[in-house]
Amino acid sequence: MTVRQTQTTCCYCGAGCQLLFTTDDEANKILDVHPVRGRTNDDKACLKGWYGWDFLNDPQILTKRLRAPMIRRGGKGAPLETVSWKEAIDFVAKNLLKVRDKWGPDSIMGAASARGPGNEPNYLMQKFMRACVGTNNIDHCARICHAASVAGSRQTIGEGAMSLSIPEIEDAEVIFNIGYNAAASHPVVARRIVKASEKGAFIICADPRITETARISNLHLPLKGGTNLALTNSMANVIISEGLEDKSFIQEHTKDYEAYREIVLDYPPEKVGPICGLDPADIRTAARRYASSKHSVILWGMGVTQFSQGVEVVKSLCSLAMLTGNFGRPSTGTGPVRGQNNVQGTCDMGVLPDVYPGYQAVTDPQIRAKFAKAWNVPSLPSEVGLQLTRVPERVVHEKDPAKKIHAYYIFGEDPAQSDPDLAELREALAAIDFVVVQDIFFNKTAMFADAILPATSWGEHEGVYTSSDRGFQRIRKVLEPVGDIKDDSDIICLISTAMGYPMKYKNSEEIWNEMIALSPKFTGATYEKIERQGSVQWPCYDPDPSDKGTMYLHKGGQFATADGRGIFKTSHYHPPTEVENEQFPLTLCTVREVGHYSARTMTGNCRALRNLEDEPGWVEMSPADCKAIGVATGDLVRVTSKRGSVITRCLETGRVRPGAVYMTYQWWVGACNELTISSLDPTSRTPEYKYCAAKVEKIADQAWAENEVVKIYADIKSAMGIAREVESR
Ligand SMILES: Nc1nc2c(c(=O)[nH]1)N[C@H]1C(S)=C(S)[C@@H](COP(=O)(O)OP(=O)(O)OC[C@H]3O[C@@H](n4cnc5c(=O)[nH]c(N)nc54)[C@H](O)[C@@H]3O)O[C@H]1N2
Ligand SMILES: Nc1nc2c(c(=O)[nH]1)N[C@H]1C(S)=C(S)[C@@H](COP(=O)(O)OP(=O)(O)OC[C@H]3O[C@@H](n4cnc5c(=O)[nH]c(N)nc54)[C@H](O)[C@@H]3O)O[C@H]1N2
Ligand code: SF4
Ligand SMILES: [Mo]
Repeated sequence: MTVRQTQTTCCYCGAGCQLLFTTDDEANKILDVHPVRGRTNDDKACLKGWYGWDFLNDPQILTKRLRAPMIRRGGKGAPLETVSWKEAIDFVAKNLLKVRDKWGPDSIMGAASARGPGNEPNYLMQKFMRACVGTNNIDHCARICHAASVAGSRQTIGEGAMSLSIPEIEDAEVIFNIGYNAAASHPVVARRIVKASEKGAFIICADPRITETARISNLHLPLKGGTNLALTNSMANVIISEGLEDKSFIQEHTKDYEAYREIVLDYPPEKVGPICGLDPADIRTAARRYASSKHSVILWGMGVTQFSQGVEVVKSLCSLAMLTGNFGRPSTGTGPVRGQNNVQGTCDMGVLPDVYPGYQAVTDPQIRAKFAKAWNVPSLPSEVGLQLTRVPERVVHEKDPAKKIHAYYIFGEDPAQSDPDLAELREALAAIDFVVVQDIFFNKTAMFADAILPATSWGEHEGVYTSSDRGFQRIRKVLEPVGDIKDDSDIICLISTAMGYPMKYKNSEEIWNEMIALSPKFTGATYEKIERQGSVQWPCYDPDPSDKGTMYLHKGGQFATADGRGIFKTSHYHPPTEVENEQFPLTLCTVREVGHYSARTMTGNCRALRNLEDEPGWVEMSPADCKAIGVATGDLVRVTSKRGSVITRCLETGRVRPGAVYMTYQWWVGACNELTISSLDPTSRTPEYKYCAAKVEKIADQAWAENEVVKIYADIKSAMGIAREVESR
């Protein structure tokens, strides 16, 4: 037995925990895993760090690991056939070229991955879409996640990322936690909030539910869903009307204060209290406390961004921090805590329709010329590309075939599970001429694929992830990949080469070096430095060891805007798009649970995690709502919205407000995205996953319902080719 130890970064959330794997190299088997000391995690991990690697054993509990390329040789409707890589690559290249020749480069859409692949394949994917295909139609799941944070922060403070870093949370004096449930989504960040509380910080938690953070908070604001902007404007109103603003900071470091002041003066707590369902006195306390310290931190998540007014709330949060001078020192500032392990990185790599790597605008002719030269093409597209949430609009609703999306290359995302209004999304996927899925598992989206390209997983390749707080950290190969599968970077290079734009790299470091040379903010973050320091936080301009990177942004009140001044912005509150009504009297909000992760292809294939929770998931309901229809915890119920209907289990809890129910988006049977609405924020194009109208009904025949759940689950699995659970390795 040859025993080897390898340190790598966890593949789930953006907390970036460091894990040490012990393997038996001869058997190609994992013997042990435990957390080790890292910049963000100390030496801690959550249950997914401890138990979330079992999918590497391919137990096929939920879905099958992809082991060889497959194509529909006979075209749409024909069966998927296993083929050689050569045939698969030629098939993909030929079909993408066919679409491009007929409809032009902008008829092709690319989605890339904030998950296992890491930064290097994502850099190549956007390079492929831009330099080879010739379009800026490249995007990823940040769109349906923190895109509102990026847009709102860039418009006010100039930079979309967390201004502070995860360890700094612990020394904050006030934490304003809004729409963020760290205990479920980033448990190791939640630990920092607990530590801050133990050190005496005042915790304000604005969440309609009694989350774990709400439980340990000094002030819980259980606001009605969808009313964030009324609350944040009202806090600013109190700060200004009580003279608690930081006048010299406003004067020296910001602009457009007057216009902002005028709007928030419309939001006194007495007027806002009834809108939010809060006691005006609590809004005053929150504002006074927030303004009372120069170490006040705002942490936010999906309860802010996944609304059609998400960008406006982000702007108002950045403005609150400017108003009180809470920027530019340790343990202060704004924390949009990025969700996925590498969603910060996938943004960093320019997998967005408007920027190249390092947040350089595609609309800037000089920047475009720089990339065109480096990538050896005569020119690059100058128009901002399509956001991925607009694919249904450009397939199902667009009448002009010349403006439609005709091919979709989906690399490491599962829109058929994670996008809103799944019926519409399925209609779009079925109507697109050519769909490529490049993944590690046969996911829900793979059912619509014309070609499936199997990739190596986290644990089977090298690279760099960026943690939520701008920290580049290495991922390393733990096991040898099994089967006829390839590294994501190699697959993209092969397709590009077959399409007439040759790409070839020796290893991930060579890709990284090309990327950092083109991105001033990252130029100093060499592999060697990341290796030596363990983590390098951008911006890091200089490869010299003396430039160690940047712990917190906006030092000395110098913002990342064109003239260095922060720009005050907010707007007027309006309610969400679809509100409760006679037919659908409840509001449905969709959130996370701690043991399963996003589309669940990975955690659903880990025995320990599957044993904690399985189909059909739960709907959290208040005791009053349960009583009204006569259901109790464990009963199967039917949840219905204008768009669909699913069966799930009732979970009665005093943690939610009457009138609002909560589901998680991990499940196939209890798939809440059959119900969610695809209304988008007009700027960030982020869907309103957190609010739509729904009803919950009792199912009289529980025995029938139990059978139905088993049947639906088995039908989906068999459609996806999963016959049984197998043990391997
Ligand atoms: N209702 C509702 N829906 C939501 C949300 C919500 O709050 N409510 N949240 C949204 C948010 S914030 C997000 S970020 C999205 C996430 O949605 P997705 O990005 O679609 O979900 P993930 O499970 O992260 O899956 C990505 C895919 O990547 C694959 N993958 C993993 N590693 C690799 C790799 O190394 N290579 C390749 N090629 N593939 C790999 C996985 O198998 C999986 O199929 O979901 C959104 N959906
Ligand atoms: N275990 C696990 N961890 C994950 C994920 C996972 O799927 N599973 N996904 C990862 C991803 S992609 C992301 S983006 C992060 C997201 O992590 P979070 O941002 O924590 O996401 P959510 O749990 O969707 O929503 C946060 C909170 O917003 C609240 N909320 C709902 N409506 C409102 C409102 O109107 N106002 C306010 N103030 N609050 C509201 C909800 O009650 C919820 O507690 O988690 C990451 N971590
Ligand atoms: S907190 Fe996040 S990064 Fe850390 S072990 Fe858990 S899932 Fe992994
Ligand atoms: Mo996310």
